[in-house]
Amino acid sequence: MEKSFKVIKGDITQQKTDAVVNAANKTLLGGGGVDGAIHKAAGPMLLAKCVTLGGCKTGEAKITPGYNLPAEYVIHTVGPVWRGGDYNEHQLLADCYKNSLRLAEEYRLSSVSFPSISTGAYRFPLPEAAKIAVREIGKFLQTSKNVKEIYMVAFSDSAYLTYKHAPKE
Ligand code: AR6
Repeated sequence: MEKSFKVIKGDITQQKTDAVVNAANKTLLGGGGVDGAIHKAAGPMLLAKCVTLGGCKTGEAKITPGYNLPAEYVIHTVGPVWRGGDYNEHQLLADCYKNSLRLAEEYRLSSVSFPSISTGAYRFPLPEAAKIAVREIGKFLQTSKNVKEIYMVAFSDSAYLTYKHAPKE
């Protein structure tokens, strides 16, 4: 099968890919935005599992079942809080995409959906975040063996257009 990267508009909790990525915080114990929506849709078993994980560092990723979600797995990653750009935020955001995809590959998943990590409560500027996401996903797909289909699930028209037009390099 051909590999593909598609930008779509939608709700991450509705995606039927093998995994959906959660824009979590370091506690992994839930929150607002994508995190709140994923926990609500997955049900209380997800929180019960997350409690056992001991949190997650910024830029890293951990995997759990998806419970009541259509997706089989949730990959939880912690994006950087934007503090002006001089605190390694770009590298840490790239690490979120790399480490999430590395886990998906390790679990032999073929399809993964991402939300726009760090661009809500964590205030990472959207155009820069989109450039990093598109670049890292593109690089990863060049060498992945199991992961073949990646979706960026934009929640708003403006996010959709920004990802759609983000430079590929
Ligand atoms: N599906 C897809 N995208 C969504 C959805 C959804 N259901 N809901 C919101 N978005 P955010 P962050 C978009 O704040 O910036 C949480 O409290 C949203 O419009 O969810 O990484 C965590 O616990 C925005 O563009 O994640 C952390 O404390 C993007 O998803 C903190 O927020 C990300 O917004 C993480 O902040």
